Amino acid sequence: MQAYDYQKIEKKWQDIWDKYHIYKTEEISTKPKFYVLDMFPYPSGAGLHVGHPKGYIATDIVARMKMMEGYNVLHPMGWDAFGLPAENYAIEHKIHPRIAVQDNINRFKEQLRKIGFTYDWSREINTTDPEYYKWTQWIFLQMYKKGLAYLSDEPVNWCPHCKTVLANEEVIQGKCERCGTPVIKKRIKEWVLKMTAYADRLLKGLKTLNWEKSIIEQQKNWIGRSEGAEIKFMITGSQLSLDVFTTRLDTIFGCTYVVIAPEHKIISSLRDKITNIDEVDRYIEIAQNKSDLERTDLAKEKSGKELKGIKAINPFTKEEVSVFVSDYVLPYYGTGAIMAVPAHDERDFEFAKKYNLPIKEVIRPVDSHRLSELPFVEDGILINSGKFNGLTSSQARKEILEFGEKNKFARKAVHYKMHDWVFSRQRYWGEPFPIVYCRQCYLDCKHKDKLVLNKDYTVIDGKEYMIVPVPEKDLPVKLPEVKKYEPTGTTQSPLANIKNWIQTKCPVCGKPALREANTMPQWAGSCWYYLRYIDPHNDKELVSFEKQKYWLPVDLYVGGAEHATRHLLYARFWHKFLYDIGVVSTKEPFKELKHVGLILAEDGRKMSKRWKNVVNPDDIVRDYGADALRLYEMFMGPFDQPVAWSTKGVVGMKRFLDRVWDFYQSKIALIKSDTSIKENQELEKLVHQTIKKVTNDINDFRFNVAISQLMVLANKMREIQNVTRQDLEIFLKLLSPFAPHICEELWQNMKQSPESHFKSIFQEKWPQYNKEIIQDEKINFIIQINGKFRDKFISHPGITQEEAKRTALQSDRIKKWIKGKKILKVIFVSDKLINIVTQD
Ligand code: ANZ
Ligand code: ZN
Repeated sequence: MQAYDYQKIEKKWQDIWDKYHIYKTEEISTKPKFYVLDMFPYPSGAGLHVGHPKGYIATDIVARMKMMEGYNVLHPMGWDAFGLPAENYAIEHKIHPRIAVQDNINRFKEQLRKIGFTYDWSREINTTDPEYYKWTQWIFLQMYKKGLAYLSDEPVNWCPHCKTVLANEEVIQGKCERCGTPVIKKRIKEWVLKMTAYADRLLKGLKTLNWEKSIIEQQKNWIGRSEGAEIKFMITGSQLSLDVFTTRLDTIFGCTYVVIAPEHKIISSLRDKITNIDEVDRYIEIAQNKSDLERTDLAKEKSGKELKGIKAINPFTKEEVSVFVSDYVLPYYGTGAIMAVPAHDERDFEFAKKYNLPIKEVIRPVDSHRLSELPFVEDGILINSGKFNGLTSSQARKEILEFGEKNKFARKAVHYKMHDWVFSRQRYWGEPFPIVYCRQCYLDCKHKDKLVLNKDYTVIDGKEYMIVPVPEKDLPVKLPEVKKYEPTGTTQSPLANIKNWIQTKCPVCGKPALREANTMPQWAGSCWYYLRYIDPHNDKELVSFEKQKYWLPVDLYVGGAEHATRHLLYARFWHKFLYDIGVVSTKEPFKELKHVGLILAEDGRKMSKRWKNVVNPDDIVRDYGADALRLYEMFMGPFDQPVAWSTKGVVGMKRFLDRVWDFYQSKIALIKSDTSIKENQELEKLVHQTIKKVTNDINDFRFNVAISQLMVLANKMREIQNVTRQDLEIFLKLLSPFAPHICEELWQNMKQSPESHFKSIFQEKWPQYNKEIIQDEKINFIIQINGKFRDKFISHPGITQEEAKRTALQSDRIKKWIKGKKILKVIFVSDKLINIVTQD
């Protein structure tokens, strides 16, 4: 018997699939469509490790099944190649980023090819290709025209190590998400996208999505909608007022002072009145060098300075209260000013204790007349609150607001934690902005009084310049070739030094003008790439309206959970904008989202060059084959859980495939000569159960369970031996999405059709199960720990010990019982129970 020569067979089918274009997607067809998308990689210098393809294997399995189910499937791949990682790699290795990126892409592609994916490479995209980023620039221009892109010189997050500005989404607990350096605030002129204009729609849209709960939650928290009230406090001896934002209007009678952020603009208007202004200035200076984390951390001691010489008047009580400046109030949330209620807020309480400020209780617990320990931060019943006494907190919020609205010193307000998106970076390797600044156009302008600073014109080195968008016909604005692309170390982009690029001609008046020197952030290109796959070579439009109408939304999107807020929020924002300007016809881009659990190294740590624990898929493919790698990655555990790699596990999968191979070798010859084989009923039932299970399991991303079921069926076939041609065909079809090469080989061996009539197994029909044959039996399967009933689950009959054990160990209740204990043995009673015996 011939051994299974995976190296020869895998290469052979990869070439034949290519030759016959069997994965080429039809543009638009009468078939139903299925768009399955992977988060595209940035082609780093390190190449792929075995963790990268896990998600791609999953989408590939789905894509293959959907093909066989008769869908027109779009399953594309491309490269997210702009951005810091690519640039840093290039700097480190002294290679131009463009060349480094191309080398890396070639290497990634070769690695992916060996694993046998269904990508339609004729749709490959690369965000750094000028024909691609032309459209990224085009979208920016449309946003600018709609007033959604503006210049701002508010303080922004600056990473002193990466030497660039970061968006809030790139700052994790006060640190740069790339390098971990604490982020500081810097005042730099930046392009900003008005993402907050879409905050409510980004929130509401979440309800329509079939996404994992945890990711929806993270998006919600990030958007951070807060409903409350703004209250106007007058400043004594002036016409000025101070608006504070509170979500606890019910505590207004307990406000004993107000606090403003060090950055608050009112300070400059009150300078003459503040008697200790020098002291206040010094405080502000120090505060501005702290990170937000340091400023708001509950554990850190609060500090502040009173603004002496002024008071604020609580409009509800008419009391005069002190005004403090303190860095625990953030400048860009709410109104940048708060009413402090030390009796009911922890930070205020701590601050009041430290500075000996009055504490007045106005809320008591609902279920007790005794006052509780301070601060009591929950809702309760109002006391010491004039005519509002006795109301519950929520009633009081309504009635106090009504009263305040009537008297014009309070109004309802909604604020978001989410900010506008700081959209420029001081780096070379990104999309240039399609913007120039023209002095002449400003001088020529006849209605200067109508111009808005940083929207229509801006100031560079003390002189006014008109902001001039580059005409669409002149796109793309190409990145110039440069010799030095390292960051300048100042707040200038390296492009600022490329004189013959920066200095250009104004597209309006033809006079000398300056280009914007910053580039777009790495997230820009990935905001809309899924649209370009639909129509990758269109040089007239970003995507044809007709084609997007057929293909959108993406039916299934798979990628890392680290993108729960950033990429997924940005892409939804851009999509909604493109919907508004009529480019796309769905409100949301991604209907269903699955996140992939990390593959850790064999030692349980993250795979990293630093730990020397990286496993390269090339080696695994060479030693065990792509099919074994694919099967193993899907079998190693629940798809969304992190699991440690084990090369032994791959060996197990290779053995399974060897057995399948040998079995088919022995059967194929036989089946050809013998047509008298009768269907064995037990086997027939199992075959149909397997069709149902594998189909559902693939749809639900329970790949490990599907593979176990295929193993059960394979064992049964070997045991019974008496198998029909149909059984053999069905099994191959069910296994083929997981192990495409071996299945294609065995399929073609069975069919024996000449190559000129090549029809791939993936062009065959996915098997259908017969309901009558399977009579869907269900059993209650019991889980015991040390002989005691602890949980149960619904199972199909014939569940194996391995399957039952895996299901048992996934139960939260069971996890609780065996946490930290060693499992000594497992007792299995077929179709009844599993008893896990642990150390006590
Ligand atoms: C008075 C009060 C009394 C508050 C009380 C809380 C409890 P969320 O839910 O996160 O939106 N706040 C408002 N603006 C702030 C800023 N710029 N920096 C720091 N804190 C700010 O929180 C809203 C609450 O956070 C507001 O309600 C305000 O304090 C504070 F017993 O007002 B509260
Ligand atoms: Zn001009």
